[in-house]
Amino acid sequence: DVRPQTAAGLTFPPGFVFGAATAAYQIEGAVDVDGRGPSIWDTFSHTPGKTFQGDTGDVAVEHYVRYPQDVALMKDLGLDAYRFSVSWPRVLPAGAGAIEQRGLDFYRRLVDELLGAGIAPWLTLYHWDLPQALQDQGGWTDRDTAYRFAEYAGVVYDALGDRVPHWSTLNEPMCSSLLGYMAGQHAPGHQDPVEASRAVHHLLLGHGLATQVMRDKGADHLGITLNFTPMSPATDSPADVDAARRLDGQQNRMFLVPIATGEYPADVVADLADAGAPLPIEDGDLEVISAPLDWLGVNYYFESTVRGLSEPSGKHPTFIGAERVQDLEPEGPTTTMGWGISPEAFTALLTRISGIAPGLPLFITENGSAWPDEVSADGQVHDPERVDYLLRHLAAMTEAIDAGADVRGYFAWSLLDNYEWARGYAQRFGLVHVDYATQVRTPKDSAGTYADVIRSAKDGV
Ligand code: GBH
Repeated sequence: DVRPQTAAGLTFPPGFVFGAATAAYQIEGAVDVDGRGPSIWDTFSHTPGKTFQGDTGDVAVEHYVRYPQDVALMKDLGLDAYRFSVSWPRVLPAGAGAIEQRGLDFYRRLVDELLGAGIAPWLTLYHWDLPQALQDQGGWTDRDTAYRFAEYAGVVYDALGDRVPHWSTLNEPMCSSLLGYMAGQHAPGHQDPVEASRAVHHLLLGHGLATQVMRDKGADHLGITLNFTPMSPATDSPADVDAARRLDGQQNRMFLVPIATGEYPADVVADLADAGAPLPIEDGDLEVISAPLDWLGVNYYFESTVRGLSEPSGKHPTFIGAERVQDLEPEGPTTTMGWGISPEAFTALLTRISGIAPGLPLFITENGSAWPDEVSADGQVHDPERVDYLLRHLAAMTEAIDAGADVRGYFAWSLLDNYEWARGYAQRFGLVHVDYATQVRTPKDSAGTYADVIRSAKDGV
């Protein structure tokens, strides 16, 4: 084997891409400058009671002005690639119509800074910040939003297609649809199965339409990022097995399978129809949705064990028709998010995805963990738990590669501590610590570990 062993004893395929990821609303701040319009996350985060301590992304980590320093941090880490998202309402403040050049100019500056540092930009068009003006017309429940998204994709591609090689349409449409319109935990904060089911289909349609638009303009490295939570039944009782099947359907198969095969999973179609929330499929949609892709982004954090109940749990469910499903508390240590730690499930997941979408190269577009990080007396941030999580998940990923999964890159979530959506600033996912009072950045021990892995993957130990 000619591949070098890294500091951590891991072996990666030649050309393996090492990166880190962020998202616009979580880091940029500067919400009222350069003509930016409001997004559903501005509205949601400013609605009392929706987010932890009322935290908003108004300031975040001021990446909008501090991006040169942040790119320098990436260079220090030795990153090959940086995954970020474009804020739709910066580019099209009303969601459609007038283009705001100052918004596009920010991303031009960022991309040029990255290219100057030798870091490949990986651009995501939509990481949850829908222009409020489109939500006012129904948001993702309205089929027209899919067409507006494709127009927006064309605008951004026209501006940046010459210098951004890697494009992704959506980040985690499961969250945009089910957390936003069913669970109500994310913007726009609705709890309606019919709306959620419509959002699912229109997000997928928007993905397909945007893919067509960018393909016609010459894009040759197009993908989408999906999030996966492996679901296991608590026991082999029929009720538990059926609960796991239902959640697995909506969490892990409802987006991947139509993209990969051109058909929704039959059991998911039936579950949604039985719940009175049928998918609003029109003729030809599945053909658009299954337009060929060049890569699939996989986000993985933890696995889940579920039980089927004989009576409704009384809790508002995240998934459609899942009133009689209960999530079990994870066993063993948990992160500050309350999430368990299961690298073995990551290996199995990658093998499973490879089976559902054979021939589609995979990139881990997010993986990471939140811990109670603090700057200690020595001025350093010691985060042994994150170091451990990172190394164990990298090892789990290389195991899947050795077993045949075509995984070509890994992006740590996240480069920086940032606005963790409804959980606010209390959750720190960064490789780099941010003191929110001063905006001072301090690379954590895990940043050093990751830099060692990256360097030694190229040069040997
Ligand atoms: C990602 O979301 C986001 O892309 C990113 O912006 C965020 O900061 C990061 O992760 C950390 O949270 O199946 O009922 O157990 C991940 C959010 C977490 C949403 C797992 C779905 C599973 C719900 N996902 N969750 S359930």
